[in-house]
Amino acid sequence: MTKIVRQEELIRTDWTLDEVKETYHQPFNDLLFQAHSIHRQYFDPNHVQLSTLLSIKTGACPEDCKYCPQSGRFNTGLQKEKLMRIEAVLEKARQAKGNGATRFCMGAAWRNPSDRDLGEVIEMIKAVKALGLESCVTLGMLTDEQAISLAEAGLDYYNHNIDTSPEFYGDIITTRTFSDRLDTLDSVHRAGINICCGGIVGMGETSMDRTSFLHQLATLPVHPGSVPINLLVKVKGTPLDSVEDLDPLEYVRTVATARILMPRAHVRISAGRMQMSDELHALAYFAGANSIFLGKALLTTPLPEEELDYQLFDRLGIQPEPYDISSDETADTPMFYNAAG
Ligand code: SAM
Ligand code: DTB
Ligand code: SF4
Repeated sequence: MTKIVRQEELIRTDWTLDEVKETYHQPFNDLLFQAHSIHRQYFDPNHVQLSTLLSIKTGACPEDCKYCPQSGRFNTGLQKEKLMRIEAVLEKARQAKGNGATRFCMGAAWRNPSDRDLGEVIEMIKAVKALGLESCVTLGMLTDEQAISLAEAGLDYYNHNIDTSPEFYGDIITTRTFSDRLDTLDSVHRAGINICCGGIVGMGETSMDRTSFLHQLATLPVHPGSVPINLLVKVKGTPLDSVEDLDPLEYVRTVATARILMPRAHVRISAGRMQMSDELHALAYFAGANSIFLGKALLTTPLPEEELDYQLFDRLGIQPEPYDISSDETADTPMFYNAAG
């Protein structure tokens, strides 16, 4: 049976692993009912936020993340590219805005940025913000000073994923540790930048790993404002290219549990949407997903045509979430939406 919870009990960073497991493993209908009920207390259930991604520096990454087509250690046939020029980045940002995106995310295949490269990225952030878009970057590990300079540039979000459970982490990445990731998240948080942090499912992890991963996210000192739940995109040449498919209902369980544990976060159906049916998208939206990447591609792999996303929105009565430049995602006051909106 679904427990009735008082509002003030909902925003918790002290979840126990047992509570997360109970939430995740409860009967599917109970899980969906609980997740959707919480979702409409905090968000308009018929709004989905639209972000667009751009790879501003592609390939030749020194890290060995087994899922990633951009690692220089695997032969994925990817064309590597140097850091893009600001004019080309702005052209893409304008197109993204024209297609309805409100957030523009720039990703670089670095272990960590050099101070010189960071200076160029800072100019890109300022220019993207001047277009009236929310800005997000994902550049790898940062020092405290680098995080502060990004905050001073007005960066809205920094994406840095924990990717999986601490227990499974070493099976996936050996060139950095789980606690390296937490250190960068801490620097970003102390600099006052909103955190975008999630991970990948479908890498051959167990449901124990998925609950442990969700437990880590939901017990960070402050919940991330955005939580990308990536379904592994199996890219030929990566060590995970022939891992077994995840049961799609496990993907929905992950989204629903994230929604329950972190009620104020935007939970994003991130990578993997090419493999998802319309029905799976609809189920994930019902379970509390309220953000997607829209556009031609993620970083190096394709996305569904924008037109198809908009057609599905029409069929589901979903509208793009309006971007209120003065809004604060982590505001304390819950909103209540009934079925009539
Ligand atoms: N290099 C930086 C880093 O690792 O933080 C930023 C870019 S990295 C590509 C950003 C995220 O993309 C990763 O943390 C991972 O979650 C996701 N990602 C990369 N390859 C993926 C794949 N094949 N399928 C799903 N997600 C993937
Ligand atoms: C995130 O969690 N997923 C995005 C974004 N943050 C940077 C990246 C997904 C990459 C998928 C593989 C690719 O296109 O290269
Ligand atoms: Fe490099 Fe990021 Fe890919 Fe890992 S996920 S190989 S750090 S680009």
